[in-house]
Amino acid sequence: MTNNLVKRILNGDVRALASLMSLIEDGDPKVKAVLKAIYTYAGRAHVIGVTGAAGTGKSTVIDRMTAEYRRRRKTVGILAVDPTSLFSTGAVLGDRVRMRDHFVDDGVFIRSFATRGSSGGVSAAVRKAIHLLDAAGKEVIFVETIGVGQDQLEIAALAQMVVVVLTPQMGDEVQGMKAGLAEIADILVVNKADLSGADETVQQLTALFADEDFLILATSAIKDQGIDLLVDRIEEHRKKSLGNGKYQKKRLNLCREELLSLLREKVFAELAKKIDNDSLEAQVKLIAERQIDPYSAADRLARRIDL
Ligand SMILES: Nc1nc2c(ncn2[C@@H]2O[C@H](COP(=O)(O)OP(=O)(O)O)[C@@H](O)[C@H]2O)c(=O)[nH]1
Ligand SMILES: [Mg+2]
Repeated sequence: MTNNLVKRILNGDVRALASLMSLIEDGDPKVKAVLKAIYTYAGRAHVIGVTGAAGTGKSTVIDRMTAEYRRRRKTVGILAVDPTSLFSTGAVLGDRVRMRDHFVDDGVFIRSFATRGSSGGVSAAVRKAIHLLDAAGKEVIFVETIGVGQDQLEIAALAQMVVVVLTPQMGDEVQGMKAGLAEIADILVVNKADLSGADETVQQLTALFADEDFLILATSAIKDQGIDLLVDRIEEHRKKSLGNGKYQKKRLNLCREELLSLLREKVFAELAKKIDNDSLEAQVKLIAERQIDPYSAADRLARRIDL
């Protein structure tokens, strides 16, 4: 069964992709064998994280960028981490259907992931999905996440580059987001430029990030304005970082993050086997009663498993 699935994935078979995505979501151990077999065939896709607050237009921007990439004859995979995000608007779904009409059937693969369940958390599930899409020949992979706190940082550990989507209405909020944006963003997009204040927001951001080398531009996804330029910028950014070694360094970082998270998962599973729940609860009780501090309790439990 595994061999057959592997072959189908490498051929870009949509049904095989869809069924494996479900297995990933369910945390099914069968996926691992497929992932192991396809891994050496993957590694060509450009993974772009798209994040920002709810309603800024991330899905719409992705949808339009997908149409643009399809015009450029690139295949696209889309992973939305928030289950409600990608299909929240009828318009977005409508566009997808339109895309289906216009382009080669399996040139685009879309899947949303629930933020619960799968072992190792959402990041682990999304990583697996990325490897599959990559092996299936998708050249560009968008990962949409809602950027709140920790999630924003997680996307930076999953994607080759990050596009943050803002809107003209965000004005003063942007100031407070400065540090977070500086940490993760490669490109800042002020979407909904058809609404008033977009130019001011772009100017404000440009001033705020005068010391950073990220790109700031305005789009109106709904009017399909600025999207081709955004795709140009993404491609330029990719070429530039390939040229100056940043891309390769980022690749190492992503691989390191993945390996460490898998190790953490394994070590934790071992730990759970060796420290039974009763001994854990006994320490919890002692900590709660302040008979022991949590640091010493952790040391004590760790000694039992030769750490
Ligand atoms: N005015 C305007 N509305 C937009 C634009 N892009 C998206 N929207 C609308 O904003 C709402 C949220 O869009 P959506 O893509 O679902 O946002 P997400 O939550 O960030 O994925 C929808 O009603 C879109 O039609 C735009 O460029 N201009
Ligand atoms: Mg969305």
